[in-house]
Amino acid sequence: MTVRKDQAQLTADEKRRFVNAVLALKRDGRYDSFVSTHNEFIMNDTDNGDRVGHRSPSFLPWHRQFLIQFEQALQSVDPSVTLPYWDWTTDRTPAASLWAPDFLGGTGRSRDGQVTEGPFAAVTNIWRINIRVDDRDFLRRSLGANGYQLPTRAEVDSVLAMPTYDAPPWNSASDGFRNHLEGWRGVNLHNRVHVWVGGHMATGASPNDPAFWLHHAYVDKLWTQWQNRHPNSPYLPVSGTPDVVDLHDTMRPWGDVTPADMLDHRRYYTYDTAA
Ligand code: CU1
Ligand code: CU1
Repeated sequence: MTVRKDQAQLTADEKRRFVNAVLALKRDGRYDSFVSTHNEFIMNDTDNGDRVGHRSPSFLPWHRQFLIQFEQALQSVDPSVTLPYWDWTTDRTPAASLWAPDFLGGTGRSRDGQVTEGPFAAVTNIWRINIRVDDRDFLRRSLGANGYQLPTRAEVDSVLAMPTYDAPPWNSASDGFRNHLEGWRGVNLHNRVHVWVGGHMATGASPNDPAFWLHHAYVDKLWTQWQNRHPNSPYLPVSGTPDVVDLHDTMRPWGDVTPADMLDHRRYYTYDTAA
């Protein structure tokens, strides 16, 4: 039974187990394969071409499956571990316990953005960045340094109120819930959080920062909330749409998973609270 919890509610032991499982995947190379998969997809997902992971309706089911795969990898190390989620409407400052040295570590130093505290600091010699965006091999962050604020609950609620899942042209110009949650239009939820964390999180190699998983677990949870509020609003598009993943099309790189398979998360895990 996989129950995903609010990271702010984790015990010290739960944090330690999560961190240790992440480090184990880093050591055996599995972690970096997740980073490279994500980077390949984000580079290929364009507004007018074939798009699967981003800028398209399958943004939500693709990341749901991606997170399930990562969570199962964590559980192969420690069966008690589940993905925590980061409610950034509540834990909205660099002083939040999320960024303490016993969990994700804090922001980067001003000189070069290098994270210097916690289990993912370069000084540990474990967290070396191998899937790189430049020649620097240390994890970088600049929490809140660019003048952005994290999204508010009111902004989240305004997006959850949108009744339609997605709409033509099925890309970053679309109206609808998916694109406003992804953040290319309107108040900008998901993309803005990547930029707020900064450093690697603001790049295609964003899973180099373990904050990626906690951020996306919350985005995934917001999808479940939207489904609860709009039980008669289906995944769109249904069929025959060029370049994007229709309801029953398979999603690369898996080949046997469709958005329809991903619509009910309770087949795979639950969240500690519905709200
Ligand atoms: Cu992504
Ligand atoms: Cu993301």
